[in-house]
This record gives sequence, C-alpha cells and structure tokens, in this order.
Amino acid sequence: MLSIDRKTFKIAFINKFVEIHGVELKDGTNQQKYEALAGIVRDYVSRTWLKTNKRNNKSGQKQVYYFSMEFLLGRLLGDALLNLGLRDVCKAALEELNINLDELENFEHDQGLGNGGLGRLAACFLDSMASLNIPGNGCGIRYKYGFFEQKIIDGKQVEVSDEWLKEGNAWETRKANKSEIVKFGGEIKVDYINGGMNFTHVNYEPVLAVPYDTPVVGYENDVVNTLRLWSAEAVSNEFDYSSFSRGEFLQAIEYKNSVESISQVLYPEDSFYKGKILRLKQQYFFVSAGIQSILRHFKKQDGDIRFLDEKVALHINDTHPTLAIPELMRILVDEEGLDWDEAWRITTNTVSYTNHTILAEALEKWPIDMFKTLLPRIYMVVEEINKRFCEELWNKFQGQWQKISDMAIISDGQIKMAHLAIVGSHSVNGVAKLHTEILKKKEMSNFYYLYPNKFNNKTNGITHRRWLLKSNPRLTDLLKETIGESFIKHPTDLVNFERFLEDKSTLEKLGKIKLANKEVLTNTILQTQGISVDPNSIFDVHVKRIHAYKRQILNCLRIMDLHNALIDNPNLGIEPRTFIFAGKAAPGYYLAKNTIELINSVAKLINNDSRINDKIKVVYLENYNVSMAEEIVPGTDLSEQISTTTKEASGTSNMKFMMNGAVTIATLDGANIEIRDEVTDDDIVIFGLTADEVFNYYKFGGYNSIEIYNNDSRIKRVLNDLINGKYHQDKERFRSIYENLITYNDEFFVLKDFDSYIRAQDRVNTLFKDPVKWQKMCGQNIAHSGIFSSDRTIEQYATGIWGSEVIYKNL
Ligand code: 26W
Repeated sequence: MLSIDRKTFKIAFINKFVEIHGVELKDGTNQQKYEALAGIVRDYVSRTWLKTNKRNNKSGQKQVYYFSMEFLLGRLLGDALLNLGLRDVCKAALEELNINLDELENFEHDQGLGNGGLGRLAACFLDSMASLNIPGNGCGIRYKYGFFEQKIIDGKQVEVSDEWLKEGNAWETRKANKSEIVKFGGEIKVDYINGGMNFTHVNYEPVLAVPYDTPVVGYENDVVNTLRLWSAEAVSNEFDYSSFSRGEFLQAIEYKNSVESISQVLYPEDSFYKGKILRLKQQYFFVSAGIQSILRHFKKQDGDIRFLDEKVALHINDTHPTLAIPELMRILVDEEGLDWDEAWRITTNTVSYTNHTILAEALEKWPIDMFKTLLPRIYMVVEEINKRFCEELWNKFQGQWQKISDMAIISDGQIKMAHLAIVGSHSVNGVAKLHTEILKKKEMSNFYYLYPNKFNNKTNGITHRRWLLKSNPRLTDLLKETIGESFIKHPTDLVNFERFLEDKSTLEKLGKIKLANKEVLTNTILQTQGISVDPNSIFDVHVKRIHAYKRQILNCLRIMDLHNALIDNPNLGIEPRTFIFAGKAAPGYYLAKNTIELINSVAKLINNDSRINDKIKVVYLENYNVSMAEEIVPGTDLSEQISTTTKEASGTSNMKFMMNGAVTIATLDGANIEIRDEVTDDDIVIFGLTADEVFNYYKFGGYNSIEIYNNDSRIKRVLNDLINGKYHQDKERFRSIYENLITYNDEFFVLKDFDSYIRAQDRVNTLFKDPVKWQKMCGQNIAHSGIFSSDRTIEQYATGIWGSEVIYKNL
C-alpha cells in the first residue's frame, strides 16, 4: 500500500498536468485532467510493477499465463486507486482543486475487449491473481476496435465501431523491443538429417507481434502483474519503399493491410462459431507470440526447457487459444530438439483448459483445408497428435469405430478444437457444478471415461473489489460499520452480516442504501432514455447478452401479460415495477435483434398507456458495458436469471447482483443452483423445469408448445398480440419470435416455463410488500455471497490446477 499524503498527491497531479499538457490546470479540460490523473497513478504503479517483475524473476516461483481472446476490463482508474489504497487521498486532493473524482472517472473509455461472461471472468481473474499475490499474467489481443457500441434507433440495435483508443490509452506501454514474429502460410521443407527430420518453414508471411503491457494492480499488497496484449504490424523491411520502384508498392500496401487486419477488431459473437479465417489467424497470432515470448523469458532466466512444466502454467480460456498446444509442441520439437514424447509430457503438464459453454453451435471446428493452408507446420503437429491419440483409442476401444471417430481430433474434414484441448492438457474444468456434471456425463462423457482425473469443477467468481467495494461504496460502508473490515481480505466473512439482520435499524439502512443507488439509476434512465421512473418501484433487472437461451422473450411475454392483466383489472394488487433491460445482440443474430425491437415496442406502448397509472414501466438501456453494469447492479431489487435450465454454463452477473443485495428469480441453471444452496430456498425465488426434465424432453421428445398455447388463454393472447399489429404497425415484424415459439416448437421451453415464472413473479410481488422481510432476504444474499468472490475461484485454480503457491500475506 502506498503512503502518499494529500498534499504530495495534489502537487504531483498539478505537475503531471503541466508536464503532459503544457497548459495550466485552470485552463484544462476534464479529459486532460483525467489523463493527468491516470498519468500519476501510472507512475505510482510503475515502481511496484518493476519490483514485482524483479521479485518474480528472482524467486523462481511458478508463473501462470492466462490465455484469453477476451479481457473485458472496463475502466481502470477507479480500480487502480482502490487497490493502491489511494482513493480517499486522491478524492480529497482533487476536491481542494475543485475537481470531482467521480466525474473525471467518466472520461475514461471502457476497455471493452470482450463480449460478455468469458471476457469479464478473465478480467476478474487477473484482479484476483494480483490480489492473492500469484504471479499470473494475462495474454491476449490488443484489438484496435473493441466490442461494438450499441445505439438504439427506432427501437432497433445499430452497431457503431468502438474507437476506444481515440483519446489514447494511459495504461498501456508499447514494448517494441519485446516483439515476436509469427509466421503464416508458406510451405514446410522436410530434410532428413542424421536419421531425424528437420522442418523448415519457407515462403511464409511474417507478422510482427508487438506487445502492449497493462499493469494489473493487486489489492494493497505491493503486487503489480501484467496483462500483455499483442498488436499485429507489418514487418518493417517487408514494407520497403524500394519495392515502389519495382512496381510492387500496391502489393506492399496489401501486405500491410492484411497484417493489420489481424488485431483490428473483436468478433462480436459469443455463442456462434463461424469458420472465419481471420479469427483463426487471430488465435494463432496471439498464442504464438505469447508462447514465444514466455519461452524467451524462461530461457533468459536460465530455465531448463525440460522442466518448463514446473515453472510455467499455461491456461486456455475456452478453446480459442487451443493452438497453444501444437505451438508449444512445435517449438519444443522443432526448435528445442526434444523428442516427441518428452515434448508431449511437458506440453500436457503445462496446459490446462476451461470450457465455458455446452451450446453445440459455439464449438470451434476448423475446416482442414483452411487450417492447413494458413498453418502448415501446426497442421502437421495436430495430425501427429491425432494419430497418436487415435492409436490410444484403438487400444482402449477395439472395434468401436464409431466411438473412435466421434472422439478423434480430426474427422469429417474438420479439426475439433475442444478435443485437441482435452487431449493436450492435464486439466479440463467446467465453471459451475451442474455445468461440470453435464460435461462429464453428457457432452464429454467419452473423454471423461478415458481421462476421469482430468475433469474438475471450478465454480466461477467475481472480484468483490470492483463489484462491491468500488461499485457500491454505500453498502461497503454499512458492512464495515457492522462487521468490520475483514471481509475485504476474506470475503466469506460477509457471513457475519447475518447476525445484523435481526436488527431493524440495519435493515432500514440497507433499504435506504438501495434506494439511494436506485435514485442514481433513476437519474441515468431519465438522462439517457428520457423516461421517468419511480425509485420506490421494484427495479426488476434483466441485463446480459441477448440470446434465445437467456430468454429475454420469456420476460417480455410476462410483461405483456401483466399489462393485459392491468388493463383487465386496474385495481390489480401489484407493487409498481420498473422493468430494466440492457444487452447487445450479435450483429448477425436476427432473433436476438428482433427481441430487442420487441422489448422497445412493448416499452413504448406501456410507458405511454395512461390507463395503467405508471404502475409498470419498461426501460431498455443502450450500450450495456462494464461501467453501466457497475451502476445498474447496486440499484437492482430483482435479478433475472431465467435461462433454460442446462444452457447457462454458470452466469456471473447472478453473483454480482447477489453480492449487492438483490433477490434472484432463477431457474435451477448454472451457478444459480449454488446460489440457492448458499441462501436456501427462503431467500431466492426458483421456478421452471429441472435439468433432468429438460434432458428428458430433448432425449424422448414429448414437448408440444402448441398444446400449451391452446390451453393457456394468457399465452394465447400474448402470442397473438405478437402478430396482430398491437406492438407494431407492421404485423409481420415479430413473426420470427412467434414462429420460434409455435412453428419450431419452442426450443428453449419458454411457454413450458411461462406459468411457473408468472407464479414466481407473484411470489416476488408478495415478498416485496413486506419491507422487513424483503430487506432480510437482501441481507441474506449479501451475507452468503462471499464464496462467489473470484479470490476463492482463483485459489482453487492455483492449488488444484496450476500448482502455484498462494501467498496471502502482504510482502
Ligand atoms: C466461437 C464463438 C464463441 C465466442 C465466445 C463461442 C463461445 C464463447 C464463450 C465461451 C461464451 C461465453 O462467454 N460463455 C460464458 O462464460 C461465462 C464465464 O464462464 C459463463 O458464466 C456463462 O454462463 C457462459 O455463457
């Protein structure tokens, strides 16, 4: 923890301002003030960063490298100030200069290099690794354009590119001297030397991978780890102006553009795999650069490559970085001269893999032709891995050809990345108990049978530093006042808050804090959407990526139904509610985009219907991102976690809401089950099909959505309203949603769960009417949320997978 007093901070800030902007503070813009502030925080961080690196080099402790195509960091200033222990000093120093820290923080552009759950998890993990003093570094891609910005125009999503680097990025350092070359295309020349084979890659296209390092500050512990993101650039001598005279100028420009396109933009799909060559290029690009630089560093520290697995752990976040396996094999065999078996032992001991989804359409499978042309040597390595794996299978499952072909890494003209990831790593984990069981017993049962010891569960978590201490200072203060500060380092100590839930005044304070947070949100809703909502109404929140399995449609249908019920009976005994939605749809996902449009149409109709006396309001917040989540989560009463059971691997927003004292309405899916186990059925509202019921329907059939439609007049009415022009003058506008539910038999059991969902919502209504009871439920959720801190998750990864030492104590 840095000890800097207010005066020193103030002087440092003023000096920094003048130094970087060359004007006086009084003449500066807020953007410039933000930059100066970020600049001094960076300076403070740099010293510790250097110390951490030195310490790591000296200690010889095992280094973890977390490979992920996505890191959804959000803003970094507030996080860094909090973790450095400087927030209060900074706030006070700035106040003396008439500057409001909260306002300045808004000038930082969100670092949105991720789609959703998987990317945000990676960001939480970085924070926990640093805070637990685990030498753990992130490795990814520095996309020039992050996840697109969403505009809602006429109720529809419009995508705008995310120019997050336009104003510069105060946190990154370009390390040109640490660049690596990544090779694409070309051919492999094989020479036979002394009875061995020698592989030379010729005629390839070289790409310069330039690292940009971002500090990851641990919580008050003098640790700063590194997130290294790679940017693709043309190798300079290839872009030789002398070629201009040879008439190859255009070719040179083409080369430059083709290279730079690699790290140009993040793919905005988070559940559909499309076999795009550029995505494969991205994957090999960052994995190859990352591994080359790790090995270069390892060897510089006099590491003996044969003991790499004792000193290095490579973790792959879903299958996207799976090429780490053949890339490491390539280097160990071709460049380090190890024999195959030894290289394989080292590789599998070094690599571990997390699966994040069981949606079949999300599984990555690359067409052989594309793969082979782009990565000729890597393809040869994968072929060899596959050949040896199939031999293993032949020995184990003699004659079971179907099984062997199902499990092969290469089959049906494709390379199956999940198979490669399982075979080439020593650990395969799911992200919640149910998810892991589904992997073991269903999706990957063949592999589980073959390698039972590889499979394990690591239930996801969230960093309580960002998602409680930083985003909800009011609640944090109440917790400190009641249970003391130990929960900051030991989040399971939050359980001590349970004792205070019998105390009326604590409950009242809890209610007031929630109201204050809801008022902030109310103001944002008014400012951004022009909709005035009542902060005393139930804030019923459904925010996440828009996807059929997450069932925003189920939520929307019940709002339509509630509206019908209110029209039929204006005296209906319901508590006023504000339904809040936010989330982005993949640009090519028609149904998801149509869902956004439906919600906005429903909002328009309901918000302007004077017959219902403002009892319900519907809001769609534009451009959901990490910073917006930090504002929404503390101001939520009811957290909607209503995915079709078995489909949501874990979910992590469920944990954020719980920690901020929202009550959850949920299916028994993903980590919702574990939340229920913590708070018991008393303090969560559960509904819907169980996993067994869902599996039975998928296996044996027997579900007929049209029957439900015919037998439930509420459902019939809302579905008919989708196509009778009630919500849009173009009657056909929401036809696809209707067809999905009726003609295509409702794959995600929306109609099946409808009645149970409505009854669950009625229970919420009753519970909310009793403020003491409701606040107690909220308090119970807070008290039992500690286990969902990502510190717990990371400790489990460290001890159970990576074999790294976990040192809590401050250095
Ligand atoms: C190839 C396209 C693609 C891109 C991303 C397919 C799949 C993904 C991710 C694996 C999707 C994802 O973000 N999964 C989410 O991971 C979270 C963190 O573990 C879980 O909490 C969510 O339940 C899961 O949907």
